[in-house]
Amino acid sequence: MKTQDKTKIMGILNVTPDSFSDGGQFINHAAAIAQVKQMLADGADIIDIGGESTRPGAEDVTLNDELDRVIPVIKAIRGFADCLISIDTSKATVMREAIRAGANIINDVRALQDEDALQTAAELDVPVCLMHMQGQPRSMQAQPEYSHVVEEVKQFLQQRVSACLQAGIKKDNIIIDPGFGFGKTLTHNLSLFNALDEFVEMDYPVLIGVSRKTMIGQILKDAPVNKRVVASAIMAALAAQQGVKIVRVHDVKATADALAVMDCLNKN
Ligand code: 7PJ
Repeated sequence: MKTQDKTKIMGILNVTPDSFSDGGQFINHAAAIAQVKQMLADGADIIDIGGESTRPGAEDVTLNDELDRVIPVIKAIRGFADCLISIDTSKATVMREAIRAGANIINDVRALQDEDALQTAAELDVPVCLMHMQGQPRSMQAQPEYSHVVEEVKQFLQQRVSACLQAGIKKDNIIIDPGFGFGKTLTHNLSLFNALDEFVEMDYPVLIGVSRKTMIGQILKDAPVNKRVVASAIMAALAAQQGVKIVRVHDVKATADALAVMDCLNKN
């Protein structure tokens, strides 16, 4: 059991019109800011802002649309909070503009594989989260296939870590994420979750996102998105117990409570 430092909570702010779990309600600027304030009050350490929906089947978004969605929100948050802000994007220009507007971390579900992303992240010199995905959002859940899912995901992340180091990204700036639900069946997701300690042993901080995802709906016999809160918080605590350093979640208060119980037990 790894209990050295507390697992950080990354609260999700989707500023997309089509996000699967909050139906695009935060496309409205005032609502987005209110949501950020609530997440910070509830114990979020990082706010993750995404302007591109990566849910299964989602369409691509243009560069200008993505910038218009995320940059004003980052600037507004910087007007009242000094929390960490991560930018959930694969586009080099969005990374650059978001960091210029006050974001601190790059969260890329494509692990810096898009054009100019590696070099841009190296120049910006900020922490980057490298996530594994099989395929692309539009089609990734059609037929995910692996011979050995844990080995293959580990191998991919190791290759991306090497590419980062080669591009000049500092070792201390690298975070890894097995990418729950990104081109994976329930069985694949469960194998990865049970092997989280192996990812922790790769010696980079591990981030995971399982919050409200389909895998939890499947475990709960088709529970709708709004009935996945308790199970999401429990999975966050179980991940923290395996040494995961950052949990990306929608329900910050429930997650904070689950982590507080675990923390208290570990100290006594
Ligand atoms: C993840 C993410 C994840 C990281 C999304 C959703 C889909 N970034 N962005 N890890 N998921 N690093 O929230 O369900 O699992 S978008």
